[in-house]
Parts: sequence; C-alpha cells; structure tokens
Amino acid sequence: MRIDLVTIFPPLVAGAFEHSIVKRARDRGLVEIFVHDLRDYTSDRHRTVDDYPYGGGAGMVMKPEPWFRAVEALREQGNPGRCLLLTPQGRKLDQSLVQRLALEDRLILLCGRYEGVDERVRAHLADVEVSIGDYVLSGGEPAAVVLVDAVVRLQPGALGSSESTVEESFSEGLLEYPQYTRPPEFRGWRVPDVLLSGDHAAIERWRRQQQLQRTRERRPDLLPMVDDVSETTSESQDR
Ligand code: 9D3
Repeated sequence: MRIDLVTIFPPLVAGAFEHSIVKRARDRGLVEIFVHDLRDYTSDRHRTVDDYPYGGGAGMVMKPEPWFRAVEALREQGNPGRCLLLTPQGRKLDQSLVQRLALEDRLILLCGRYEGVDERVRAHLADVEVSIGDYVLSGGEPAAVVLVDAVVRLQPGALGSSESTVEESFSEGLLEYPQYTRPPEFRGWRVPDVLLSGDHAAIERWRRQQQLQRTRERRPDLLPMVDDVSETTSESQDR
C-alpha cells in the first residue's frame, strides 16, 4: 500500500511514522508513506495557502489551488488512489471503515487547518471526508496519524506474532481483560489468585467473565445482543 499525506506541517506527522509498528511495516516494504508540504504546490512568492472567507467571518480558509495542484501531481505518480479529507464534518472513523481503507492500494490524505478548507476541495477533490471523533483538534494532522496507524497495522505481515490479531478475533467486540505481571504484590495490591493458580481453564473463564463484565459496565453499546436497559428507560434521562 502507498500512502501520501499532504500538510502544511510535515514534521508534525513524519515523526509518528518512524517508530514501532508503522516503522517496521515501512522497513519491510509493506507500506510506503510519503509526506508532502502543501506549500510546495503554491505558485506565489509567499507560498500562500489561505485567504479571507467570502461573506466575511472570523479566521481564514485554505485556498483550493494548492490542494488541486498537489493531488493532481501525486496522481501522476502511480494509480489515482482514494483521496481522504480529514475534517470534523467527516464520517466518524471506526474499525469497519479502517478495514475497508486497509484494502486500498493507495490513500491520499489531506490535512486541513485553520477554520476550514474551501468547499470545492471537499466537493470535487476528496472522495471521502473522515473525522476521528467528536472533539476539536487544531487540524487534520493528528487525525491522519491515527488513521495511518490503524490502517498500517492491518497490512498483512505488519504485526509480529506477539501482536497478532488472532486473539482479537476471538474476543471481537469486547474490552480486554485485566493484565498483570510481576511482582505478585505491589504496595499491598495483590494479583488475583486465579492468575497464579496454574489452572488454565479457570484462568480462561475468569478472563472471559472480566471481559463481559467490563464491557457491560463501560461500553454496553458494544454488546448489541444484550439490551442496554439504561438507554431505553428513565435511567437515560437521569444523565
Ligand atoms: C473553530 C473552528 N470550528 C468551528 C465550528 C470548526 C473546526 C474547523 C477545523 C474545528 C476543528 C478544525 C480542525 N480539525 C480538523 O481538521 C479535524 C478533526 C477534528 O477536529 N476532530 C476530529 N477529527 C478531525 S479530522 C480533522
């Protein structure tokens, strides 16, 4: 897979791809990641990427021309790929979208800044708009880093055996069980006896029960088979 990322802050994202699983996937040739400076695609002396909003209002709007020049230049190298604009208005990223994006041959990620991006970029250049959640970031860069991490770890061969996704499929959709390592007692807090018992069947039962209990308490929305009563009774109005 090839990923091209366009931003006015290349160093803000480049470092995130030089460590850990993403770095290893690049070293293994599973993914190529290129970070491009939007200002390289401007044509004026000041390398201007923003301008005042038509109709007035606070803040600046990112001009369309550099985005179109950048994407058109990148598309001359290799296949066109899927062009994603990271914006707060986008479709919220979840694992099912990550899985679909991970199947693409090429992604071109556009990171907006300021108050926003000229509407013609979303309407006529981006194939999809993606948000990573309902909170305010200063720009699309941290969102692009999140998306790249999630997509790259799904590339075949990206994970080592200890990070394998096999176990994940077993407990799919549940939160993880509590994990402990040595020492068996730390500041008076003991590791649950069952984990020290050597009884592997009992350990498996305990872990499963912990996953279900935690998911029910913290993320009932992940248990579609079980009705989340608090959402359909007066309990939901108490919040
Ligand atoms: C102060 C401007 N806001 C007025 C309603 C809108 C706004 C524009 C641009 C808010 C944030 C941003 C910058 N954020 C992103 O570009 C962004 C983002 C996000 O803020 N949250 C979650 N996902 C994403 S993806 C891109």
